[in-house]
Amino acid sequence: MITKNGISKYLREDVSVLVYDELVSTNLTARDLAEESNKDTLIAAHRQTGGRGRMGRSFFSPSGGLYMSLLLHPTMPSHKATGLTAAAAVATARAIDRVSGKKSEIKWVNDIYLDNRKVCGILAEAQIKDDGFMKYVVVGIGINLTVPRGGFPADIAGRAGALFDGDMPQDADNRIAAEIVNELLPMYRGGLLVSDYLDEYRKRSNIIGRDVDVMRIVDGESRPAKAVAIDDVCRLVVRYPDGVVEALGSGEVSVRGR
Ligand code: BT5
Repeated sequence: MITKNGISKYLREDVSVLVYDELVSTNLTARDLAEESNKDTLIAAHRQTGGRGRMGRSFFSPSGGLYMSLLLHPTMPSHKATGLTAAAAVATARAIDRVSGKKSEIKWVNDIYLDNRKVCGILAEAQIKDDGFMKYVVVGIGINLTVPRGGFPADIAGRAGALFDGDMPQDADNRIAAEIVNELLPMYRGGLLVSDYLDEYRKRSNIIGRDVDVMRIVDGESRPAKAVAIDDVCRLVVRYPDGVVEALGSGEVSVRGR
């Protein structure tokens, strides 16, 4: 079970640790805390009643998962937030592999897959000051460690998966939480150099060369395209059937036939 002492045992970086049994959302608690604390803090919960995804979506967060948010206070311009999400994906993939012995993949921009199933989602939320710098950023990471009793709900059962088939190995939850921090914080404190994460982000990417549907956030309209590359600022480069090439900075891309 995730505990403050359990995580601290494996932690090599200097962050405060708070562990709760149940929260609405670790991201929301981190945002509240940001108003009163300047300390980099890891907030984890055994379950969430209102786990948040991107664009108002929800993240199913029952017992048996790891739900955590890292509250950071970067002295960086807001455009670096995209790099932070990418670095967090790489850090999380490394931590998952180290503890599970498996090889995870990244689906641009913020999902981690194992055996073609989404096992983790990442939601970074930044508060931007008037000068364009970040006041704080919350990096929320949700990982399905085991399959919930009764299985995943019908709407995600077709594509959600878990790290472990049966019982979770002893302390895997505490180790993964700590290893994510151990991997991400050095990149973050080193100024988020693209060279620290981009190669690996590309290597782990599971959609390059595949047929995808690109959904525009403004109107929800979907267009078929081919995913051709991840560019140097971690945008997804897609080519539409008419030959037009676009570099996507954010948005929703689904792989066709999956
Ligand atoms: C994400 O959004 O995947 C980001 C999820 C971030 C969750 C963490 S948990 C700790 C922290 N506190 C929070 O409140 N949030 C963060 P998105 O890419 O929008 O994907 C959401 C979609 O994934 C949903 O619409 C479902 O289709 C699917 N989904 C929901 N729950 C899932 C789960 N447990 N496993 C796999 N897929 C899921």
